[in-house]
Amino acid sequence: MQKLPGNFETYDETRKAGFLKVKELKESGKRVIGTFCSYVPCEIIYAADAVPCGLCASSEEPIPEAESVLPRNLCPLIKASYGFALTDKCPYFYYSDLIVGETTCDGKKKMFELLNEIKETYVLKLPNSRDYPEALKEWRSEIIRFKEKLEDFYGITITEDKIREAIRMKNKEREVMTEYLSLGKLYPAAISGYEMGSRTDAAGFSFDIEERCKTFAARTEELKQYWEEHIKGTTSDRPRLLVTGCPNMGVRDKIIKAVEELGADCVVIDTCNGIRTQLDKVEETGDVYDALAKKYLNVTCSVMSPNQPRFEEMGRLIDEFRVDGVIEVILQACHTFNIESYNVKRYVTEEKGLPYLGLETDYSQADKGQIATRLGAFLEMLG
Ligand code: BJ8
Repeated sequence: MQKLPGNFETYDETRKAGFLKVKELKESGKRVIGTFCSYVPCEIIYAADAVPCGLCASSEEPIPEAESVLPRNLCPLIKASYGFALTDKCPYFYYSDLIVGETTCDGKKKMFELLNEIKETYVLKLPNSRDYPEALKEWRSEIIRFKEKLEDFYGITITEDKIREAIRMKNKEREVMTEYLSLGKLYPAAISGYEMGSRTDAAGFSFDIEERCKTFAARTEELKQYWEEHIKGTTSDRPRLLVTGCPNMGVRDKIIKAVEELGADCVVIDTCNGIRTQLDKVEETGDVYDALAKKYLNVTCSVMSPNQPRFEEMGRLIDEFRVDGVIEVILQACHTFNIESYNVKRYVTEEKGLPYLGLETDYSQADKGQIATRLGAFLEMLG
């Protein structure tokens, strides 16, 4: 990829700047809710005049201490998130008034029981399938219970008007984010996968949604203009990759950065910290709870069984982004993504006729060299 304009603050810099922002927010009396998952309907949080703050951790630093309580052979995302809470080293956890979890994977839901001993953790009961008639109804009721929980917790009333306002605001953000995360559709790509990942993850540490939208819209324009002036009409022999699987913020450097340095472009990131959660909007008319239930039950995480929409969405992304190969990131001991990877490989290779590489890894640097070798061999295969 040609050199793109305007280097951005690193993920670590933004995370540190966010420490100060969350402290200031709390001191100004703002409500903060810690969240762990894309299934949490954050519109309800905004409607409570609170801000959601993502707590999924990406650092190996607190893992040894987490292992004094949790088993070693557990997903690094779960261990790191719990470790930060246990060691009181995460200001985002510290300043959260309440934590919201959800019954996704077994590891997370059992960890939430222990987390609740450190700070109150409310767990949304997510159905583990979309394919039975009551699933949507149950999830709708669960969203209403969550609203009631926040009303009790803060002693407030959350009106449907407030929820509708939050739906519109979040939809606007989804539009802006989808445009930014679709820059990889251009040929040659107008953005690196590393930038997409770093920027979207860092955005979680900036709490003003309007400011976030402005920043992403401006960056999209800047990159589009650069592409028009300097890249359009040129050719590229860099393979175009789709990255799927578990959230990859803790392994971004050793996989996404590494493969791009080796000569590929990660044009689309089909994960919870990528485009996956931005594509579907919430209906703005009709019953707000129906609309939220529909949107959030359709998140295509492997915790859903069966999970056919994931394949349909992946197929569309492969075609629209003109993808040459797929890399799947599987965090160690993530059984749902690991087992589903068999079907992903089958889908990618047999139905789409593309090469597939599955990488099972954790947050340590121990396998960095081995991963680089496998990425190199994969790119050679892609020609
Ligand atoms: S909707 S991807 S954010 S659960 S990687 S903790 S599944 S063992 S992070 Fe996730 Fe919500 Fe799904 Fe997205 Fe468990 Fe797997 Fe770990 Fe995971």
